[in-house]
Amino acid sequence: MIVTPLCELLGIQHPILQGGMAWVSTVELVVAVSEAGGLGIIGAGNAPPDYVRDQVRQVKKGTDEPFGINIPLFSPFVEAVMEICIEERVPVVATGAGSPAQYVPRLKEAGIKVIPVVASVALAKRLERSGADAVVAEGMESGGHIGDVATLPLVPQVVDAVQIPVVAAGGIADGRGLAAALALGAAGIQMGTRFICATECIAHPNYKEKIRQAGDRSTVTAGHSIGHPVRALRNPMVREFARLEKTGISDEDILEFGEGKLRLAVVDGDTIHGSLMAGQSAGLVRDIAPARELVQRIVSDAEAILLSLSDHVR
Ligand code: TUI
Repeated sequence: MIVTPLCELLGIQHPILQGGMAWVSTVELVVAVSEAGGLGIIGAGNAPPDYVRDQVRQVKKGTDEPFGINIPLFSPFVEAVMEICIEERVPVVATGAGSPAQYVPRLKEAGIKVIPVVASVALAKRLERSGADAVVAEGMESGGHIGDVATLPLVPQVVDAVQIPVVAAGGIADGRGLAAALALGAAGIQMGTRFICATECIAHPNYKEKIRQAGDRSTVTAGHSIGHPVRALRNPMVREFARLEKTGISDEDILEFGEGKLRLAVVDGDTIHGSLMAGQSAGLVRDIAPARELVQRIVSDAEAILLSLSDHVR
């Protein structure tokens, strides 16, 4: 067993969070991860409130274990989805792509644990002051919207700056990553890409297969010119996005080009025109396996590594 303050905070068996991914982390994956002893997290993305409420209710029917919702702060439905979390007594709210400081007091009052994803030391410190229960320090190895600091330097700097538990994310897909995160002072890990290739995940088989086949240099970033870099697998869609960025077209036009592209990849399995968001850890994913097996494998590999590391100490 690997038990950290994160396990006590959230009431989970293993210090493993499944990153909330729009279109990808739906009730099926969330229930599987929470039942496996980690924390499953619904990806609210830009989904309308009724859809999110339905997902929450289905998760509650599927498991008695704790679970969470991730709300990207650029969603047009942030306010309504926050209200749903309060009404439905969702155990954990995670956020991404901005500062949730204004929502923290209301969520805390409702007894909800708040775990923002941050990409900098400054925001981690600000959110600790606002009352966040923990932070996910997410390095730029991650998939989707990213910051600009890598996991290895980011995590220990956030650990040094705050007292609350820090969860490491970005580039982690196996027991070596969990052991490394603990060595950096993190209280746990969050993984997205690894869980896309869970059997229970409803992402299209074409998407899963592209991740399974990925190597160390298979992901690229695009969207720097509009201030929202996104990491995804290299494909014709990202090449076209990068080309358009260089033509100097307006931010609105480039955003319009990006609209609906994630759904195209995840739901329709269009690996040419869709955005195959994935982290650099895609190169570590070699199989599709049930969430329970993934969690158990990662924990037991990390245990073995942590126990054997002292062999190197004289
Ligand atoms: O949120 C993410 N990654 C995401 S959200 C997302 S949703 C989506 N995207 C496209 C189409 C449809 C749906 C896809 N990927 N990661 C968490 C994260 N947050 N990474 C970096 C940050 C971040 C960046 C800046 C957090 C805070 C921040 O703060 C700026 C400030 O206000 O100080």
